[in-house]
Order: sequence, then C-alpha cells, then structure tokens
Amino acid sequence: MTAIGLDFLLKLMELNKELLQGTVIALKANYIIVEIKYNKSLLSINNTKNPSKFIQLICTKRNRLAYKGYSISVGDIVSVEEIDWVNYRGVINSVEPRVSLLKRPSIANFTDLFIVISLHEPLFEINQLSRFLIKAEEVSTHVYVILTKLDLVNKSIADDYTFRLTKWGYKTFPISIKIGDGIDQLLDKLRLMKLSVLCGPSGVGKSSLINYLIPGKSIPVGDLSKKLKRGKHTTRHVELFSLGQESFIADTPGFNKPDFDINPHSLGKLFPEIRSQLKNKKCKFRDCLHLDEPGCIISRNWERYDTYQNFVKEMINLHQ
Ligand SMILES: Nc1nc2c(ncn2[C@@H]2O[C@H](COP(=O)(O)OP(=O)(O)OP(=O)(O)O)[C@@H](O)[C@H]2O)c(=O)[nH]1
Ligand SMILES: [Mg+2]
Ligand SMILES: [Zn+2]
Repeated sequence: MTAIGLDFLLKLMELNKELLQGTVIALKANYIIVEIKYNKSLLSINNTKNPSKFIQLICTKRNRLAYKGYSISVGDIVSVEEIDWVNYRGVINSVEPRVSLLKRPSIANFTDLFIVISLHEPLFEINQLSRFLIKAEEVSTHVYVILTKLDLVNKSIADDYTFRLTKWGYKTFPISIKIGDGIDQLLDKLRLMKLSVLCGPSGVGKSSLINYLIPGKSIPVGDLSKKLKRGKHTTRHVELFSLGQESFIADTPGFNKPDFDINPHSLGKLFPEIRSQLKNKKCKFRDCLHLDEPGCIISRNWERYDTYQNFVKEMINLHQ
C-alpha cells in the first residue's frame, strides 16, 4: 500500500468515528437524503471526486429512532455515522431538536414562508391568496409574497397588486423568470434566510423559480392545463435546495385551496391589518370578533375586511 493510500484510509477511519451533521433535504422511497457541508477534513479526502461544496448521502435511520417514534422530516438536522464514502451511504444516529415544524407540507426548522402566486395563468384570486396567508400566519411571523409571471401583465397591473399587498402588510416581490425582473432583490433576501419555503397553488412557477435561481438545476416543471389554465401538480414531494452559505430553499407540491380550522376569535391576529389597528387601542370586549359589536375600534375601511368577515363566518359554521 502506498503512503498516500494509507493516509487516505486513516483519514476515512477518523471521519467514520466522528458523527457528521447534515440537513435532510429529501425523503425518497425508504431513504433519507442528507446533505453534508464540506469541512476541512472532508475536503482533503474527497475533493477529487466531488468538487462541489456539499455532499449528499443516502441514509437509513437507526432502528432505535424508529422505536422511539421519531419521524424524520425534510429540514431536520441529523447526525450521520457509518459513512460509506465509496457509495455515499450512511446511517442516521440522532435528530436535533426542531426549532419549528410546518405540518402540511411537512418541513422542520423552516424560518421564512413565501407565498407564491401568479399575476396571470393561473388567475390571481384574493380569496385564495388570503387562505394561503392565513395558513402561513398560523405558524410563522415571517411571511412574504412572491408575485410571479410579471411578463404576462401590464406594468400598471403588477404595480397595483404590489401596492395593495404591501398595504395589507406583506413585503411583496414581483418577479418574472422570463425577463429576469425582480430576481436580484428576491435572491438577496433569500440568501439571508436559513430555510425559506415556497408555498402556493400549482402552476405558479415555484419549481421554475428555483431552477432559475440555482444555475444547473433542472427540477421538472409543468405546463398549465389548456382549458382551465391551472397547474398539473407537477411537484409531488418537498425538497430542499442549497442557495450557498447555510441557506436553503424548499420546493413544495402546489395545492389550490388551503383549508384551515381556527377559532373565529383568533382570526383577527392573523390579519396584519387588524394587528396594526390593535397596537395602541383596544376593543371594548376582549373577545370581540370585529363584526358588529358595540365598542369595536376596528375600521371597516380596508380591502380585505370582507375577506376577514367571510372567514369568521366560515369558522363559526365549522365550529357549530
Ligand atoms: N410567462 C411566465 N411563465 C412562467 C414563469 N415562471 C414559471 N412559468 C411557467 O409556469 C408553468 C408552471 O411552472 P412550475 O414551475 O411547474 O410551477 P409550480 O408552482 O412548481 O407547480 P406545481 O409543481 O404543480 O406546484 C411552466 O410552464 C413555467 O414555464 C414566468 O415568470 N413567466
Ligand atoms: Mg413545482
Ligand atoms: Zn373589535
């Protein structure tokens, strides 16, 4: 055996003794795909084979984790051992406590939620967007909107929507991957975040956006249905993609009508328009629904007040 070969083997043995931490980026059949960032010792053994900064390992999990009822989600930070560097396989030994968990789609440790909605094809619907926003507000205080397909509408229409959504209380990113508009500002924001999730209806361009943001990516994207101009549910599973330094973006399967089940009294907290009005003043009754109660201080003069009323009524009916 040559000196270099022995050195290589010793390093492998050393590394196998250590547990390596990585992020679960996808669940595929019975395997868990974990991405591990190169550290110095990894670079020294592996740079000739895989010049990228990240290695993906195909993992299983220790039976002990299954017995304890641990389910592993995309986004989980895990420790991997028994790494086979030839076939890039490993065994997950433990899962770090989660900072956050999104249930549908299931993603652990997300930090920011981006509701992606198209300005045209599929048609922009305030009610649908508000349903996505309510679901996002339920689980996160970091909610943003991406308006896609800017190239398909007049600039005045795009400006009008952006202005309105900003007034609702959401930082809004109008973009087009066909003409490249708005991408730099969005990418600057995404790179500051640890794990941003793209959620929204099918066909709005979530996967296309990730392909555009990450050179060389080719996630499958789908045409819209000819008649209804709706998406065809092309993405079927959650997957994380690295945007570089400690920053991931999650692609998710689109769904068209998010359901929610919320106490009608809690709905107001999920509308930034109501939250801002309640900052310095209070309604007379603590459990005010902000409908017709005497002493209610919430103004009726804002764009989504009707949407709010309808959601309250929907939740009252649901809980009857
Ligand atoms: N004109 C235009 N079309 C776009 C743009 N972005 C995406 N598309 C098109 O929109 C269609 C749907 O794109 P996808 O990326 O598959 O949409 P998705 O949101 O991932 O859909 P699901 O995976 O079904 O949830 C494709 O035909 C894209 O080419 C854009 O900025 N402008
Ligand atoms: Mg997709
Ligand atoms: Zn009130």
